[in-house]
Amino acid sequence: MEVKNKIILALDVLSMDQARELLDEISDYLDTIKIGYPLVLAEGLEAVTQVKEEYQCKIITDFKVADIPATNQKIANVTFQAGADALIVHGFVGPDSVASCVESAEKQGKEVFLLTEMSHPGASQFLQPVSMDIAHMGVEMGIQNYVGPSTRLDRLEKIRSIIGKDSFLISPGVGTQGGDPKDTLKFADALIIGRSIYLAPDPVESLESIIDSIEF
Ligand code: O7M
Repeated sequence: MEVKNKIILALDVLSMDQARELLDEISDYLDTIKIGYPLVLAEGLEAVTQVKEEYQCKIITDFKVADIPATNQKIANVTFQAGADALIVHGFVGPDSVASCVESAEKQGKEVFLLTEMSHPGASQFLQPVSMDIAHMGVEMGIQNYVGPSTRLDRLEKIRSIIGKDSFLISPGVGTQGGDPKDTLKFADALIIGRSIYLAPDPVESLESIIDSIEF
């Protein structure tokens, strides 16, 4: 996946009005937007369809899908039918659950991102002990796209070494959670950024300063 300016906006606002107000200002800088539970639970899955159509962007849906294979497949089918280009899936549920999403994606010409380790402090308790195994599982399954934390660069580096240089790795945790954009891009292909942009007094200025900071 190509990501303009290496920045994926985490559109975690709670209404389409807020989403449009933000995107009217900053959409020229972006071509990939992540939509997850906050906006979809507030406005319905149509939010995915609407943002994609109105702003002509790729949509990565972040439902951190983590159910049995049959349910995962229904979630994936409905999400892709709404226009999502990619779906983020948890890896800890095991290969059969992940495979059901991959199967749905392949049938519809869409993509799956496998979530390995998360960026928040609590991820160290249960997820961190298995996160590299999750990355290995992804490689064995032939998965191309991964999510890993910008808040622990030693771990992100390990994930990159497992998935290889040709896989596509996106990384949340920059800014508000403490990760550094430029350092993260030593290992990741693109950053997922939410609050540092949508809560900034001037989202355009914030986005421009992040883009300036990552230009090599
Ligand atoms: O920049 P923020 O902290 O406001 O937002 C980060 C976004 O990335 C937000 O949508 C989180 O739900 C998401 N995220 C993490 O912050 N940490 C993770 O480990 C994983 C994700 C994510 O996108 O998972 C796919």
